[in-house]
Amino acid sequence: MISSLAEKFFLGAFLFILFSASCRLSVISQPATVSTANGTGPIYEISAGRSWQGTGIRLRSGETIQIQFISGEIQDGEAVIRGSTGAGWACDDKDCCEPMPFEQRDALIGRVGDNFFLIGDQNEIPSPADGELQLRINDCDAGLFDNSGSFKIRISH
Ligand SMILES: [Ca+2]
Repeated sequence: MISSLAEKFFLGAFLFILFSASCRLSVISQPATVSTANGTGPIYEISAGRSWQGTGIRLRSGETIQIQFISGEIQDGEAVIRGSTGAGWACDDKDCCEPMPFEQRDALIGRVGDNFFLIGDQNEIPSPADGELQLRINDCDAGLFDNSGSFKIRISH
């Protein structure tokens, strides 16, 4: 009886650990930092050192989002990037590890579902699909470690 209870306990603990681990692994996007300023709508802070960052904004396919760059300067290794258009060069090969290898490194990019799109300095973008708007800069996941800084943008839709 005691050993059976102990077994149940250890099995439960094991399943809990397994469940917790799988929850952590399944988190593919982290929330962006959101703040409000002057009552003019939320400002999203997109960190250069993080992968896809969720905005909580649910879009429908074809719905237009308005994006206004507010401020920010990021660093990718030795490079300092001012503005959201990128570092001035693209890897330009389908085997490159950036999420969008044919767009400029470090440009602001978005995705809805599996559809990636360049944001850069565009002010209006139609959503390519239904789903949550997620943002990041166009650097490889393995290259995020040497990034710092963030962009602040205002999004309305
Ligand atoms: Ca980097």
